[in-house]
Amino acid sequence: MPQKSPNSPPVALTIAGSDCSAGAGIQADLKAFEAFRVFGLTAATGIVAESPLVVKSWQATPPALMRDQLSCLLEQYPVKAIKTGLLFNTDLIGVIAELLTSHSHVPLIIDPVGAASSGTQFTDSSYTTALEESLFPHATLITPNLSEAQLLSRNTSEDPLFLATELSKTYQTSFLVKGGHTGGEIATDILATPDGHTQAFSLPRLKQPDFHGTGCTLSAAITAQIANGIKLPEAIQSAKQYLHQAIKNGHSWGQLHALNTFQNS
Ligand code: PXL
Repeated sequence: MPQKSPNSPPVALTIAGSDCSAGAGIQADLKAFEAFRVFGLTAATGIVAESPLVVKSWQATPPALMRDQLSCLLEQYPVKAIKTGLLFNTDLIGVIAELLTSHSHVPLIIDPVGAASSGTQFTDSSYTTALEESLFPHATLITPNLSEAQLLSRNTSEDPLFLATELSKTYQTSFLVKGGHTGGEIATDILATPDGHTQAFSLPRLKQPDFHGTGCTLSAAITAQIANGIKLPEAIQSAKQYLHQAIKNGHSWGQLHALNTFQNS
């Protein structure tokens, strides 16, 4: 099959911000795509000057430049799956939604991230509404963490099973609610699909520092596996395993920590 040949691997596109410390954003996404032998394209929504410890400043991409990046890539490459991460503002969401409408056959994985792990909030409530109205209707899978799931469902429940079920019913698409930040010895993520089915993905919780970019890495790894033609539950399972290893073998330089995405580490 031509797309499986090492010379023409599957192609995936990430639409997200640039993290100069390369643990999150488009840099994390590219590393995950490579680990799954998928060729990664990037459409940068903005640039964040940051480290895992602090966000200094950021600037969003002008909408016309965003449109050109997307049309250039989507018109010319056989994109098999698309991931969105931090999109910064409603103007950029509008541009992205418009271009995705003509690529509705391509699976779309949305990471509804609005804040850095160090705490800085990049977005406001109008951003959340625009994401829900303009992008959620195109989604194959949406991957909120617990606090993002609470925000999207307007509910303070701390139960990932309840939140995932409610969200998939409301938006008629699949949700993976990540339990990574809840307590307990086991980290469980819940997948809920619009047909009412749910599935739990559990791994032992690792006693490691909180890594920057875990959410980006998980959703990018799922996107890569979807580009590889893997079905959703198996794609999630292998992506979780990849993230688990990356945390377990994590790098550190004093106070700075990063996921280890080296092969065979
Ligand atoms: O980890 C969330 C995140 C996503 N995308 C970009 C980021 C960050 C965290 O800072 O910079 C571009």
